[in-house]
Amino acid sequence: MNREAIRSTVAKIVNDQPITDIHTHLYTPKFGTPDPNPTKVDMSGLLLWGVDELLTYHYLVAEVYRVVPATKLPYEQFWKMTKTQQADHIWKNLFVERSPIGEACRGVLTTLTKLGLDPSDRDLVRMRKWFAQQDPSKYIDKVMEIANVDSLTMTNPVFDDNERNRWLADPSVGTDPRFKAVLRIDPILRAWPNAAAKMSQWGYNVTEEVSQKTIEEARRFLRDWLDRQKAIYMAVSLPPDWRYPANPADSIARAGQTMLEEVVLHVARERKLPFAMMIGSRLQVNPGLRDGGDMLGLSDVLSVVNLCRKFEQNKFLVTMLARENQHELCVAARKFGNLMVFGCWWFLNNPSLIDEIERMRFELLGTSFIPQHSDARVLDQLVYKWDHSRRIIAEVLTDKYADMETAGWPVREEDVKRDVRHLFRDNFHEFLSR
Ligand code: RAT
Ligand code: ZN
Repeated sequence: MNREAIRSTVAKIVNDQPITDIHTHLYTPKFGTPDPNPTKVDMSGLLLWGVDELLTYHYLVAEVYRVVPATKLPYEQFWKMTKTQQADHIWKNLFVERSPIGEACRGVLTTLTKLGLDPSDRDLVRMRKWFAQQDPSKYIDKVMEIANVDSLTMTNPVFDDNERNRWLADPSVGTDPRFKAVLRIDPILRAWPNAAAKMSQWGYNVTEEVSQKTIEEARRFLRDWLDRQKAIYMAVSLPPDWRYPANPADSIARAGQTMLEEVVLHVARERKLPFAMMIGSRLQVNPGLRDGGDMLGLSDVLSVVNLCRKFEQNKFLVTMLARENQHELCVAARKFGNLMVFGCWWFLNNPSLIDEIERMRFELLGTSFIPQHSDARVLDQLVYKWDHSRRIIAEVLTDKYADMETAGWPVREEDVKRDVRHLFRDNFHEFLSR
């Protein structure tokens, strides 16, 4: 095949391959959609969708504060505004008064365009009317079809009261064939004393001092929640300074280490479930921005290596937030078959970085990794996150197949189909069932 033929073949196959999205913040309709005029914000419905949610994505909240600073619009004032007012503010400042060339802005445009709306008429009122006519459950099907996603993996933080109460009130909230649950357990590993206080209120006999009884009760807690959620893996997000083994002088980190070794990895092995670690988020450097207030830092790949070596019966899904960690993480994955590298996470989900990271991964790992996840917080974002990533992955793959052919191995359509199926679906499913 000549280069142009390779390009068009790869582009078509990449577009046609349904994707299993391994990490999102999307929910089944039974988790409810937010009340447009919330009284109790914390108990608001969890499935976000529509143009106002797209515009008030936390990436865009952070960006609008670059141009209308907090000295002009104090954070508390922004958060008191209705969702519509917040969306109007972001639309005016990031789309109308400046060109929306940033990735998160471009994402809104791609999404609206692919949904069949024309953002260039700049008419938010018309777009709101269109979204108001959609039925959430049917709309999920429509978005999944446009994004060509076959399965959505939720993130289900068990220490979040809103989320927890919904599971307790009706465990069938999780039963929708389009979605799979993931048990997210950050406080157990990041702040054991706080987690222990909550778990003991919930009827688990655990204490801040990690005794054998505490370990058994914490295992019982995880088993109960895995059963309730039918979760397909467990997950945590960790700060850049997370280390394994932990610093012996840091008692909270030491407790976290025991919980990791004796509880999380123990139960993960028992259930044959992967444990996902998203490493490198430095939380709330600017709390005024709420979800938009986190940043990143350089993490320690050797800690991941230490874990993969010591717990060879466990399966680790790992992504890191700093660009500077990507090469070392990739090399670590060459050493450990129980380490599955995934995604271009959050601040890495930008075209130039995706291009560089996937290129390097293909060179070092062949097709044995999971190139991307959407991290969508708003249902409609699936459309742009996957459209943008598919385009780049197809370009990078085109180069790699062309180089392979030059080296004497002809590109065959059925081989490309098989490879792309591995990347977008089967690598994940095979890792789960391993
Ligand atoms: O990407 C994001 O939206 C972040 O706010 C986080 O949710 C992150 O992906 C996480 O799962 O912790
Ligand atoms: Zn996430």
